[in-house]
Amino acid sequence: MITKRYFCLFLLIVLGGGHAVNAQNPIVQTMYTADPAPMVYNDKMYLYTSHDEDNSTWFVMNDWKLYTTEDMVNWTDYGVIASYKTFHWAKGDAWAIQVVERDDKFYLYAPITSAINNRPAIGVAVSDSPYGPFYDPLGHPLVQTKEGDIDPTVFIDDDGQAYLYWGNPFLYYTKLNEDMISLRDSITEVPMTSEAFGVREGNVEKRPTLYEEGPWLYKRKNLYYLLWAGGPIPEHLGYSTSESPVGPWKYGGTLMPTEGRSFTNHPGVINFKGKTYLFYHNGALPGGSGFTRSVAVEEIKFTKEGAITPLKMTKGITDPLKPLNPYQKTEAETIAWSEHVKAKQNAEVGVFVQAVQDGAYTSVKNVDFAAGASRFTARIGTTHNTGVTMEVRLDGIDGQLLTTIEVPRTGGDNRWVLVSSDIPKVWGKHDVYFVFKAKNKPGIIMYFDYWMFSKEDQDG
Ligand code: FUB
Repeated sequence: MITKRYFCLFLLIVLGGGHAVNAQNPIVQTMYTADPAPMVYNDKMYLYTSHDEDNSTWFVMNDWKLYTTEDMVNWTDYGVIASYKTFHWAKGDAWAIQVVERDDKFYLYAPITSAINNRPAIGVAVSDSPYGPFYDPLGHPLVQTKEGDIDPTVFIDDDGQAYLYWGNPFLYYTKLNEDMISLRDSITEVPMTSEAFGVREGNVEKRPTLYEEGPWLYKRKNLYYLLWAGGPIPEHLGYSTSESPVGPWKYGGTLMPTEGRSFTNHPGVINFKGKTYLFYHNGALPGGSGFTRSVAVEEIKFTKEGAITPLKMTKGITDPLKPLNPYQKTEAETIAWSEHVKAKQNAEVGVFVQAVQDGAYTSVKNVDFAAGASRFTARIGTTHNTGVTMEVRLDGIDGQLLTTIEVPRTGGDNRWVLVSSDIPKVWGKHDVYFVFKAKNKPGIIMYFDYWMFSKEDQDG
């Protein structure tokens, strides 16, 4: 017979022992993100997103954000890389963008509402770096048609020709010149046939097919895939294929059924280190809804015939593609998973995180201490006089405690201190947890900018 004591021990081993088994979806927990647009450059994944403001009850979206990863589990927040104000002719609505690279220049295609005629239009901004700053070389929209100029996606084919697709409820495409900021061709409206985009049930007058918005063009083994968000609302993800980047398209089926609390979805597909990933969004964070969405990712599998196996939201990517080095400065906003932590940025330190509740934490996965760390350093601060601590733990919020740091009062997130502490020797691979504690202190507990460990031979 299993006694209560053995049952508790069993639970401890199964649920609490070893490495934490946290979910990795949604990817960003420190703010609401939507409309993922992945780009791979020099062996790094760059994920551009739109940004739903907290507590939104409409698409309140002012700027675009960048997250990067080299291992698909630890994501670094690079903050705002552009906003609708990048385009002086725009009045707002920083919706779904895509950034593509050509000859080491970066082109950001953005739908924004024009201040001149109050209608959506697509602008292009350029940068020498994937991190920005981006500037608007045209000073006017790249395209504006009769209606629905949102959701631009740009694809550069193997022969160098770039294609721009966009639109809701219509789907348009055109070719871009090599400069990436001018049109090579006139604009074509893609025929909305059932062969291309399936058949919609219900009110079909304006939208006879499943195509709704959010096109994304991707190529695999000479087959072109046009992925899109499909109706009726709440949206699902569907796709069509063609032997040419301009169609005719053949409806391929559902890629992801309606998922979670968001009534929109938006695909972004990319290859990275031998795998193919689908980025999408839903309302999976606490407080999540159709206007407070979150970006998530799944690995895509293809059948022998090239069909995409339909996906649902899972825990996400849990096997890191490479270890994290603890002996170099790592930003606090490099996170595998966190709770009750918000990302902020200011002129003093750029992006940082703030803990907003007792017991809040951030964590990073697969940190390789190799032969051993013996000291921990972090840049932190708080507005509280006393009673705020940061615990550094291994493999769980209740895992082995390496150190408890009393957070010194700095007085604000524009003032910081560097603190260091000896720790028991750590070696091998671990997940690292930073747990922020403060009893009876509502609101912001503390700020955290970066951390690193050092080895014995690095000390002193
Ligand atoms: O994020 C605003 C709009 O919602 C996007 O343009 C659509 O694709 C949908 O995600």
